[in-house]
Amino acid sequence: MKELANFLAGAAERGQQILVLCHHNADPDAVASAIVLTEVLNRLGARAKAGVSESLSLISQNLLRAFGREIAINPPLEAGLVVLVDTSSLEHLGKLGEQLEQKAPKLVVIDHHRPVEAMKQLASFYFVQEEFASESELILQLVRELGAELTPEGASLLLAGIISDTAHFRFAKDQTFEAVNSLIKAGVNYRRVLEALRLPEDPSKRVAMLKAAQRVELRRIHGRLVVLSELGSFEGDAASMLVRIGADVAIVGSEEKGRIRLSGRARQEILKTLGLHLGELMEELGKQFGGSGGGHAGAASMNGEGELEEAKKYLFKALQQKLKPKE
Ligand SMILES: [Mn+2]
Repeated sequence: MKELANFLAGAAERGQQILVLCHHNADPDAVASAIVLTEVLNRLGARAKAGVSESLSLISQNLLRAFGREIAINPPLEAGLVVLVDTSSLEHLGKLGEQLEQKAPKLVVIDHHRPVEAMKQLASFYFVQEEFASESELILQLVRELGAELTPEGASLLLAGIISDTAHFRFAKDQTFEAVNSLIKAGVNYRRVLEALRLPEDPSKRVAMLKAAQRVELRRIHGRLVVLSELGSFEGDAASMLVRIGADVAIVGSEEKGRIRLSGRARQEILKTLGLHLGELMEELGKQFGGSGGGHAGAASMNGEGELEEAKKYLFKALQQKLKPKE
């Protein structure tokens, strides 16, 4: 890390052009890392620019809008030095990766994914630490090593990267919390970060979820909570929602002009203890109703012809068998 910091500080002091680049469909961890590192290098004297290959994820677009930042999409590769962040290989850069290979500028790789041998050969500096839960934590350490200060907004961006890559700290390591602590000291605005990471919800989806909940028909089968509901769209989302709020098995169906569609979800626990497989059940149902069906054990769907009432009857009968406790 020290060596890498010295190398980057030297390049910055010489006022070098540096392009900090991250992978396509860039997530908040990637864009936060690219933008914060770029800003720090610029404060140290570099002419650095942040860029991304092809596109940004929706949540990243939200994040940048919230913090008034921009990142160049498919930037020109003019810089003599290119730093890749959160990007383990050139393949994650699409066309830009091919151009990079041809132009062959000096390359630095700073990453937290599995190391890629070919990149090790290609890079002048290869700094990959797989044990880091997020690239943002790596960048935080690098900023410290560079002797630079983070602005409160820079700290907030890195926190957004950490929250996003750790799925709200589910995959956090002990050291993640040390990083968060030091970001808080640098002036993070946690509320603002959380707000920026929330995607505006589709109003029609919200109405659909409420309708699905309203139309629930609840049955107890061998002590298990089985629910059925009707909805013309978002059936899969609705079934997931019904399992989340308490169902063991949730089936959401629709019927239109003699065509039926069913989507099912089940709790993990029930799949394990009873060996229930919704994919098989939906396949059976698809055949029964002149259509097709299938999927995973816990998430499956079917479509066919007939009446929803008939499909329901069939389902309840099948579940009577399949939810029977094992002797
Ligand atoms: Mn990452």
